Amino acid sequence: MRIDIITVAPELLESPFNHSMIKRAIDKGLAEVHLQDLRNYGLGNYRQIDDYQYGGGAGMVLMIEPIATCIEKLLAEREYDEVIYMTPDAKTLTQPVSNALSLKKQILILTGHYKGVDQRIRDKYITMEISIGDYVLTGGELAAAVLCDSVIRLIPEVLGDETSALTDSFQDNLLSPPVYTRPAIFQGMKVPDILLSGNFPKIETWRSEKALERTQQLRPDLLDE
Ligand code: 6GU
Repeated sequence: MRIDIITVAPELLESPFNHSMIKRAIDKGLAEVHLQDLRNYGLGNYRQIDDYQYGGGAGMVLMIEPIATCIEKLLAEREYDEVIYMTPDAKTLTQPVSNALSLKKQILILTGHYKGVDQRIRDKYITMEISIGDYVLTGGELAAAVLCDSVIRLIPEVLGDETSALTDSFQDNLLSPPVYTRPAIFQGMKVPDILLSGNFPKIETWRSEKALERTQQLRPDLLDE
């Protein structure tokens, strides 16, 4: 999978892609991420990329020309399966969305800053808009990193244990059950006996019950879906 990210703050995205699971996916050749610095497409000597909004109001808006020039250049080089705009005023990212995106070959992500981008960019180029939750971030970069992490880990062969992505919280609309490792007793706190029993069918039943219990307590909304 190839992911291009158009950003005004490429440095914000370098660290997430140079560590952990994403780096391994990139090293294995399963994913490539290309950062496109919007400043390179800015207007005039000052490489202007933002301007005051029509109609007045606080906050700058990313201008149409630099983004259009950048997107047109990329679209001329390859076909993208989706052109995604990261913005808080969109539907919230969910596991099924990440699952679907993990099957794509080429994705272009536009991250906003300030008050966002000129609406005409969204009208003309964007095929999908994604928010990562009901709170506001300074820019879309960290949100894009979250999206890429959730998608790249689902690409077959990225995770060491092939099955572990399938047992994540949310894959079956349930939160994960509690997990334990050694020691069996720490300061008097014991690991549940069932997990030490070796009775795997019973352990699976226990895990399902705990997952349901936790979901009922913390996220009853998931059970309505
Ligand atoms: Cl995608 N962008 C920004 N700036 N804030 C957010 C977000 C995105 N998702 C949640 N908050």
